[in-house]
Amino acid sequence: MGVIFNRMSMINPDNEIAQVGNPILRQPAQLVTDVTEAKIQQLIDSLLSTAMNANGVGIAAPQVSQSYRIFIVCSHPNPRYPDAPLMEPTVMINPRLLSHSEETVKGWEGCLSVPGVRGLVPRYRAIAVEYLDRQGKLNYQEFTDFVARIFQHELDHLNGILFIDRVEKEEDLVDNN
Ligand code: K1U
Ligand code: ZN
Repeated sequence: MGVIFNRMSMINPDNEIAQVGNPILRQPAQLVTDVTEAKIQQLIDSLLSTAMNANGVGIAAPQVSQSYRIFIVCSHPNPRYPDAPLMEPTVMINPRLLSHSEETVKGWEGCLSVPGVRGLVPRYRAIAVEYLDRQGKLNYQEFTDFVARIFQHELDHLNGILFIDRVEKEEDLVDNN
């Protein structure tokens, strides 16, 4: 009974990911008002486990069907970005893009909500951001290159934007299978 109850009280116990076409991916997500709430802490745990299960380099709350301004950035080297930094999964709550480089770069992106497709997406090369961590502490950080790309991809999820919306020409969107 205990196991069943715990499973029922979990958010997204089967690590399901909302897929393109699901309206939740197109809604602006709501600000988190109290990071200490049990529901928010459970959502963070669910995001960490879903990102790990899917081997993603990030994930945002709308992808687990929860419309809150929370995402995880968890860069690790992968075939397309062998030099990507290996970082501890970082929880970002109410994230904000404070400033950015003029320079943009196109790079390959995939999305756990858009399977079978990858695309060349222009993103700012360098950004300064702030966010709350899961204890509610305000953090200021600067990111470049692949980690800046992940941040911008995840921030887009909180605003109902998918990477396919930012691909500039048809040839930049390719079949990944
Ligand atoms: O938010 C998501 O859908 C996760 C997504 C994040 C992301 C990938 C690539 C660039 C920016 C953001 C993924 O993790 S897709 C799977 C993946 O690990 C990957 C795919 C392409 C390039 C690098 C990683
Ligand atoms: Zn995505």
